[in-house]
Amino acid sequence: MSDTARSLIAQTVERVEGTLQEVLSPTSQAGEGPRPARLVEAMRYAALAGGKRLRPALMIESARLLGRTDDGVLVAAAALECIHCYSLVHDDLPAMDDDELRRGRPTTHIAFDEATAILAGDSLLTLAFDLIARPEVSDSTQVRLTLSQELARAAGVGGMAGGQMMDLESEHRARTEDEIRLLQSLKTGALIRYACRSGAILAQASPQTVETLTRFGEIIGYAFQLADDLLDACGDAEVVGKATGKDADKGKATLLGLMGEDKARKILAGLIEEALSLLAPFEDKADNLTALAKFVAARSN
Ligand code: GRG
Repeated sequence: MSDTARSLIAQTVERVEGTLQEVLSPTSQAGEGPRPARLVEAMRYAALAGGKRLRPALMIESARLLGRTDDGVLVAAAALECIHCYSLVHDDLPAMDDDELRRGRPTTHIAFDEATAILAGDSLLTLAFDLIARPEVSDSTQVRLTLSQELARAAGVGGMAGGQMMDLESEHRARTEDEIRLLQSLKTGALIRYACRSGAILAQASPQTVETLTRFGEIIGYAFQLADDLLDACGDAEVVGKATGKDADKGKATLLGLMGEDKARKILAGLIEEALSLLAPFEDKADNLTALAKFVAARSN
């Protein structure tokens, strides 16, 4: 990882965790009723334990590229991370992927219990919409409304949850490349696309620039998934020649499995090139986003 990417990721982790610590404080906040301690503890467990904070980093750097750098962006970034963390908690449940480890420690339903994990996920999901409505996110009510609707769509039936459903439905049969592309663009792509697009919306960029950042996010979402497949298959993104293309413990076909490692690596390199070409007009103002794009392709965890 480049020094720029390393330091950006470290800064984002620190800044976003500061915001998450505040909003997930064990004590009630203005306008709220009492908070059951065990539920808050499970939410904190799910949201404050590691994680690369890639989606917040993409949002913060997309907004910065277009001139917005204040802490209001952190609140929007924390909202997005709450949704991501909720999705991981629910994805790990016995009814879904049935995983016992996440980020190197027991998943939330193992550390607590299934009912608490479901409620922690629900509460992180709904907290996201509380956060996005907060005045510090934007002076413009229209911007907050747009971000709220777009976040709902990215996370919902036409986005992440819908992609997860397609994944479950097609688990035990052969999938075409198009099917896998579609379900991945929803399941993992939609939140990454939103991260970049919302950064531009937060900065109140022109419609054309919002579309450029949206396309950038779509490409990065696809690249993230291919890199994830390579990482799963090889254990290390730099290892060549070992990829099987199977999400081995789940028996799911992946794009990597259909296209093979060489083609996957070629496509990944092409995607990053295309993403960087979208940033070229911004010249050195895009250095941070450029570093994140390269990090996505070369990450090792
Ligand atoms: C339960 C509605 C619902 C959706 C779940 C996102 C998702 C849909 C499932 C996650 C399954 C999975 C592990 C997919 C691979 C790609 C992915 C999202 C990895 C985790 O994201 P990272 O690497 O995680 O950004 P960290 O831990 O760094 O936050």
